[in-house]
Amino acid sequence: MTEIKIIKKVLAANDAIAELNLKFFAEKGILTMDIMSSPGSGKTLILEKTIARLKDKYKCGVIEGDVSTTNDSVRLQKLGVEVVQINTDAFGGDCHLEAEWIKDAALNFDLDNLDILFVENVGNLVCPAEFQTGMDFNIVILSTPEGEDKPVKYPLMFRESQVMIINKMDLLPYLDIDVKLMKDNAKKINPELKILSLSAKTEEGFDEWIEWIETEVEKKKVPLRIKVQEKKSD
Ligand SMILES: Nc1nc2c(ncn2[C@@H]2O[C@H](COP(=O)(O)OP(=O)(O)OP(=O)(O)O)[C@@H](O)[C@H]2O)c(=O)[nH]1
Ligand SMILES: [Mg+2]
Repeated sequence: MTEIKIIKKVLAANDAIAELNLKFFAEKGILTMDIMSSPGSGKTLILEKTIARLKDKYKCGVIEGDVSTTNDSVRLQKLGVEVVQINTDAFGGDCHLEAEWIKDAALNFDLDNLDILFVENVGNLVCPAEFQTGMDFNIVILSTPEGEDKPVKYPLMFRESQVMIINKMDLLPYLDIDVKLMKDNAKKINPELKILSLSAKTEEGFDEWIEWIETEVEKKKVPLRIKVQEKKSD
């Protein structure tokens, strides 16, 4: 009983900081995304390919979450973007990132010149969904070899996400996977979920993903323009 009370308190405190993060990044006009999935679904490869396509147009930053190592940060740094690594083994090896760590990590970026902040959460299909980080979008990646039943077996992640990416579409010829059933299972859990299918390896389906990001970055910039206009008319 006591333990349950403590967990609720931790979650409530985390949610409050997540709320502040959301407002803070909105004021800066930065589009923020929390990329979550099981280990190995393709978070880093998707980020590598995504940033390669966006970096000449938009200033991108990444907060990289892992239990241990800077392997993924090293991969992403090669693209010339700013990366801040959080290793949770410093906090007892947690399987998720918390809003406060994001708040602290964000201070390492030149925030007035940042357009997009990507967070790669710790590889886990359960824990990160319990801890909001205060990003505009929670994005869950499910790769085809993981199976069509994962949305119904691990529903919280799919309930808490706004976008689902089905990755590793290039592997379909070698798998016995029903992608329509995978999508139906996800929609059963969250009818509002936007679903994109792609391959980070071949970049099949990538255009729609990049176009969606570009649309959302532009939307984030609008309040800033309004702010400037309001000031001028004062
Ligand atoms: N065939 C194929 N392989 C992929 C694709 N996306 C990722 N991979 C491979 O899957 C493996 C894991 O990819 P990562 O990007 O490291 O996965 P991750 O989700 O970042 O893993 P963690 O950070 O450990 O949770 C690597 O060998 C990738 O090359 C894809 O679309 N198709
Ligand atoms: Mg990774």
